[in-house]
Amino acid sequence: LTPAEWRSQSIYFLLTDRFGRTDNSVTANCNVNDRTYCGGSWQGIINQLDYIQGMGFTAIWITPVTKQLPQDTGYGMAYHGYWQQDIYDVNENYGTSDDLLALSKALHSRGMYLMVDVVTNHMGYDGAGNTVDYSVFTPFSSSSYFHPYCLISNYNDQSNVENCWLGDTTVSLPDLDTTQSSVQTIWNKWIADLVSNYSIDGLRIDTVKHVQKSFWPAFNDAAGVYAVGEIFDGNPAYTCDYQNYMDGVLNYPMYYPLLRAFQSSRGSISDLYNMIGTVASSCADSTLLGNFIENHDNPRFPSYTSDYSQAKNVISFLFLSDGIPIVYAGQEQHYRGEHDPANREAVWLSGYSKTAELYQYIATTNKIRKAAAAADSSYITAKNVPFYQDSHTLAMKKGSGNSPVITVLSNAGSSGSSYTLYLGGSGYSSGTKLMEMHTCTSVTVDSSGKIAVPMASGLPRVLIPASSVSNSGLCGSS
Ligand code: ABC
Ligand code: CA
Repeated sequence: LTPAEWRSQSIYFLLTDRFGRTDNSVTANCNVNDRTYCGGSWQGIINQLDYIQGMGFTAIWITPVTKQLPQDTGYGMAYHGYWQQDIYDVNENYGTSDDLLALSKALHSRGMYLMVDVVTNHMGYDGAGNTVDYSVFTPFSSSSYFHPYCLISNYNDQSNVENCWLGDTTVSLPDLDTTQSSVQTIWNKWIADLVSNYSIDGLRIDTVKHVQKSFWPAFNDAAGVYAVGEIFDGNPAYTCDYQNYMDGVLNYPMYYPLLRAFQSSRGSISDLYNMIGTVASSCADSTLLGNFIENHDNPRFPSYTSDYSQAKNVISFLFLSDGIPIVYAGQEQHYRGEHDPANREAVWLSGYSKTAELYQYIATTNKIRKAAAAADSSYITAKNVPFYQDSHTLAMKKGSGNSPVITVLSNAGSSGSSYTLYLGGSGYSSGTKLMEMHTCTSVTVDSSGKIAVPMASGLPRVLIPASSVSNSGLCGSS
């Protein structure tokens, strides 16, 4: 799938070991602190595709598929998949290569897409960097393929970040010398084969900032599909520059102000308001970014606030601003794990409840986004513009000039009052009929061009032209 085709997708990100089991168990024990395999598998994902598709997702991103270090290390087993030792074999804990192929086929037969996480920066080793037996790596079976051992010590020094090793003396992440053409050739051939063997539709690339920028264009080209890179850095200037070397980047610049704006009713709306413009101008194409509020490396949103209204506001932002929305498995069940490994709860233990409040809210939000894209061919590529803010409220518009989607967000939380927000500046002319999609309230733009937005309980509001509602599956339409 091309970058242009990915823009309109929505992604469900899961850890293969923690999402679904081949036996469909919803009771199998999974103690996150054990940092061991809990039994999730590729077949287990196939078994639960209705659950994922029922929320409206059109794609899944799965954790790395390659064969891992086999030991029980000081940090447990390689259940997450980021400690590879053989790039030509698959992780047998998740199933066989036929199972992975079956997952790809099962997705495609539903019109859904597969994104796979890949790691080119390093391999994984059980032990300190000065004890590595390089013969365990395939194909990088000698020290000559790697940078000399040094641990990353200074994140402000880019050559230290690229040439020294992640990890520590408990688990080493031997750092490949990606400046060697022999290493580049291996990776470029490998990714072309992987994508073609499993009909992969997109890539999430790990540890992008730890590899020199000039590595990425040829790798992304060899993949031949959309790639979104992980640059774990909130600085928009630093992170956006990588979009000049690959199709997209995870939206870490937005992550921090988004979290701060909605984690409390005292959060800064203006910092988020400003970052929308900063990201749109700093990144080459904000509509190709990957938007998220949770992942397996950071504390989940509900670990900061248990308030459901605040959680709904961040979800609305992910789906209705520029970029591809990404929801991390368990987010729809309001899981609240903090730092790794606590944020890697088994999803089966929720019983895959489809009546969970956020499961339903995500389904509705996916429908709104699809209705907007169906009614307005420029919706997905149009730039989101914030146009109103007060200390608790942000309003933004996205879409063609005369019929944008209006999203009104609030950090007031569930105890927020009921009131009418008379919202100007939307671009709609008086007399236009709109629908508020969460309350199904019809609103006519008043004679001064203002919209009477019915606010309550700190909940998000989304207005689209009444004429766009048909076929959305919402507010009485089919
Ligand atoms: C293991 C154990 C853990 C244990 C830990 C010490 O070791 O499992 O229980 O606590 C994988 C596994 C992890 C594992 C690690 C290391 O490997 O998933 O469980 O931890 O063995 C990616 C993946 C991640 C994966 C790897 C490694 C990379 O998403 O799941 O981890 O393949 C750095 C990397 C980033 C990486 C992340 C975990 O570490 O750059 O690619 N993620 C600063 C740095 C970042 C750094 C981040 C976290 O800290 O700048 O580069 O990410 O350490 C903002 C700034 C940011 C700053 C943050 C903290 O603050 O703008 O720059 O990030 O304001
Ligand atoms: Ca490196």
